Amino acid sequence: MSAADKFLYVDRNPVNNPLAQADWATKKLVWVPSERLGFECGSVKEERGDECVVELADSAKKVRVNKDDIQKMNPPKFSKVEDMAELTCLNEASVLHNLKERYYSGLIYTYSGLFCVVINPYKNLPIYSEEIVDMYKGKKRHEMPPHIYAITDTAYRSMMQDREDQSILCTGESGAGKTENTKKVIQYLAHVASSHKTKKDQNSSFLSHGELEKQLLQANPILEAFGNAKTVKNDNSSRFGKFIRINFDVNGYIVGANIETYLLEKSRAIRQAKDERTFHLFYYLLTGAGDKLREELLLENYNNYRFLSNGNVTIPGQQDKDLFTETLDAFKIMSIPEDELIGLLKVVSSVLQLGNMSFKKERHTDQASMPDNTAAQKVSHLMGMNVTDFTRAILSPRIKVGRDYVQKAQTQEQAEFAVEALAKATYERMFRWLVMRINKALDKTKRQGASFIGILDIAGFEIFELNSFEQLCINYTNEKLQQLFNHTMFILEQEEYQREGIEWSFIDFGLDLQPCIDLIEKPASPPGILALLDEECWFPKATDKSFVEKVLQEQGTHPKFFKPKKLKDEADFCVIHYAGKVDYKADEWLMKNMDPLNDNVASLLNQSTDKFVSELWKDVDRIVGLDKVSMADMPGAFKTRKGMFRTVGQLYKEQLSKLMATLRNTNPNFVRCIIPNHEKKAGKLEPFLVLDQLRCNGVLEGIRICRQGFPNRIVFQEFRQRYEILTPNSIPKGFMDGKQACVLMIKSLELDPNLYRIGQSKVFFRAGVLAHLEEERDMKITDIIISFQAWCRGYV
Ligand code: AOV
Ligand code: MG
Repeated sequence: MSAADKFLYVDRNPVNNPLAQADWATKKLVWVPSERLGFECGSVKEERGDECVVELADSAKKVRVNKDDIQKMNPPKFSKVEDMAELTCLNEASVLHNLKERYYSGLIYTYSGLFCVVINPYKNLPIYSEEIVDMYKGKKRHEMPPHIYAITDTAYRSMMQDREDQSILCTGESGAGKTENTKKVIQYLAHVASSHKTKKDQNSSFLSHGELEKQLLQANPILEAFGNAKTVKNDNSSRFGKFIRINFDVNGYIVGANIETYLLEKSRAIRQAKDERTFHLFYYLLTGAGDKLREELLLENYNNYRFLSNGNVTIPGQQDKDLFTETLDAFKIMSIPEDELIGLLKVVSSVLQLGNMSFKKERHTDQASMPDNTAAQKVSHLMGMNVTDFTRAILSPRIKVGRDYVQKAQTQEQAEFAVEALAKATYERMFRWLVMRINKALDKTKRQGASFIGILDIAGFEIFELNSFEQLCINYTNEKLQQLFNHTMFILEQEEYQREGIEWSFIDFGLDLQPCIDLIEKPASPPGILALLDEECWFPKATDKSFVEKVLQEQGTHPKFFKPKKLKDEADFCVIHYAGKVDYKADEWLMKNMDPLNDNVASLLNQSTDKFVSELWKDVDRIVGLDKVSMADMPGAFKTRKGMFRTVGQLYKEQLSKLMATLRNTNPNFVRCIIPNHEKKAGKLEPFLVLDQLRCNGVLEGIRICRQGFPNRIVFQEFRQRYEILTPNSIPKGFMDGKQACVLMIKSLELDPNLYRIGQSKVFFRAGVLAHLEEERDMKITDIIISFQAWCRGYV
C-alpha cells in the first residue's frame, strides 16, 4: 500500500461489518436535526401520530421529533460511498454524513452523480504526484477512486472520443479550493497531453515537459502574483475570475492555450481592509528587488506608501523575496523580454507612487492645490509624462461645457478621486496587458486546435451582511452557471429515460432560474437592475438613491425581488437568488458602474514617451469630449476610440454572455469546492457551514430535482439477486428473462405503479422506495442472523 492509498481508497473492513448492519435494522436508526451537529443519529422508539420518540445515540436522551424532520439513514454498507447518487436514502443528512465521514478519513473527493464535490483539506496530501497522474491516465471513472484527475481524464477522453469540446467548472466560496483544483487540472493535462515525449529526468523524479507545457504551467504563478492577494478568508485569494482554454490537435496533443479574465478587484491596489494585503506582486517587488532595480523603479520603503494601508503584512510560511525570483523566472520561461518586464514593474511602482500625491484645499476658494510635487514628479518620470502637464490635468483639467472646452479647477476631493481612479485604471490595464502577453506566448504554435477543454475558476455565491455591486455581478454569474448545471442535469436525465424507453415528462429546472436572471439582465419591459443602473448613469442629477427608487418602481412586484422593511436593516433591496436571499446596498453603484476617469490624464498617457505606458493607453482618444451632461459633471469620464462609453455592468454582461455561449457548446463537468471551516484548519468540518454551501452550489437542489424523477435505478439482474428473498415463489423455476422476472417480482411486491418504471435494462424507482426494500431485506436477513445466533447459543 502506498502512502497515497489511504487518501484515495476507502478502508472497507469496518464497513462490511454484519453486526453494524444488524444494528441498523433492529434499532431503526435515523437522523434527527441537531443544533450542534447538523444531524444526530438516533433510534426510533415509538411512533405517535405525526411524531416519533427518538433515542439519541450519543446521549441516550429521548426526544420527540416531527416525522417530517426525520431523515432516513442508509444501511452501513453505504458508509463512505464514492458516489452519493448510489445512496438509497438520498437526503441532506445522509449527504452531509457521507462527506463528513470521508473527509475525516482523508478522502476529500466524492462524486454526487454528475458532479464532483471536494472539501479543502487545508494540508498537503500525497495525491497529486506524477505517479498518481499516471495511475489515472486513461482509466474510466468507476475504475478509480474520486479525484480531480478522474474528472479531467473523463473530460479529456470524451473530447477525444466524441470530438466534443469540454469544460471543467470549479465553483465554491472564497478559500474553498477552486484555484488549487484548477491548477491540478492543468498539471494533469500538461502531463498527459504533452506532444513532447516526456521522459524521466535522471536526477529527479519529475518529468520534463515541452516548452509550451512549461509556459502553460508558468502562466498561473504570474497571474497569481499580479491578481491574487491575502484576504481574511484566503491567504492566496484570486481577485479575478478566469477561464483557461487549452486547445488540442486531433491527436490529443496540446497546441496552445488562451486565458480570459473577469472583474479584477482593482480597488485593492489602493486600499486594503484590516489584515489584508494588496496584490502579492507589490510585496514580492518591495522585498525582492536588488539595489539597481530599486533605483531604476524609484522604489521606497513600505511605510512610505499610503496605498499600502497596512504596511508590510507577511503571510505565514511565505517568503515574498523568493517568490520575486520565482516570478521573474516565470517571465523568462514565458519568454517575456527584460525591457517589457521593466516597463511593467515601472507601472507597478507608479501605481504606488500615485498614492503619495496629496492635495490641500486652498484657503479662500474650494480649489485643490498640491503643496509638494515630489510624488507627481516621480509618477511623471515613471510614466513618461511632463510633470507640468500632468499636474494641470489633475488640478484643472479641460472639461467640455456645452460646446466649448473650459479649464475647470478641481476641488481637493475631485483631485484625490482622479488620482485614485487613475491608479486603479493603470493597474487594471497593466493586468489586461499581462494576460494579453501571456496569451500571445501560449498561442505560439498558431495552430488551430481541433477541440478544447476550458477550465473556469470563478468566485462562488457571495452573501454578506450587506452586498454591493461586485456581489451582484458574482451572484448573477453563479445564477447563470447554476442554470447551465440544472439544464445539463435535466438533459442527461432525460436522455437516460429516453434510452430506457420510460414514459415521463421531465420539467426543465434550468427554467426555474430564469426569473431571477431576467430581474438582473433584462434590457427592457421592464428593464432589469443592470439596465436601470445604466439608465441612471446617463441621467442628469441621478444619485444612488434615485436609482433605488427606479428599481423599486420598475421591479417592485417582481417575485424574486422585495424591499426589506425599514428599521430592521439598511439594505436598499433584496434579491431572492436560488442560493438564498441577498440584501443589496446601492451605495456608490452609479460610480462603480461608470468608473469615471480623468480623460485629460488618459490622453497624456496615450502620448507617453514610455513605449510601454503609451501601449497600455493606446485605445484612448487624444481629444476627448463627453456628450452627456451628467458625465461631464463627473471629474471626467472618458471614452474610448470607438467613441462609445461602456459601463462596467454592460461590459460584464457581454463578457458573461460570451462565456455562457462558449460553455453551452461544451460538455460541462462540475467541480463543487467546499470550505470546511473558516479557520483554515485541517481536519475540522463545521456541519452548518458545509450544509449552507451544499445548498448554494446546487448539491441539495440536485437531490430535490432527482426526487421529482426516479433517482434510484438498478439493473434487472442485480434487482433479482438482491430482492428475490422478499418475493419467494414469485418466479417459477427454470430460466427466465431478467425483465420478465422483475415484472413478476414487482407484481408480487404490490408496489404502487407510480413508484417505479421498468426500462430496457433497469428498474427505476422513486426516492426512498429502494431504501424501503433494502430495509425489508435487512430485516429478513437479521431475523436469520438472530435465529442463527440463538441457535448457536443454544448449541453451546
Ligand atoms: P479559492 O480559489 O476557492 O478561493 P484556493 O484554491 O486558493 O481557494 O484555496 C485556498 C487555500 O486552501 C490554498 O491556498 C491551500 O492552502 C488550501 N487548499 C485548497 N485546496 C487544497 C488541496 N486540494 N490540497 C491542499 N491544500 C488545499 V478565492 O480565489 O479566495 O474565491 O477568491
Ligand atoms: Mg482562487
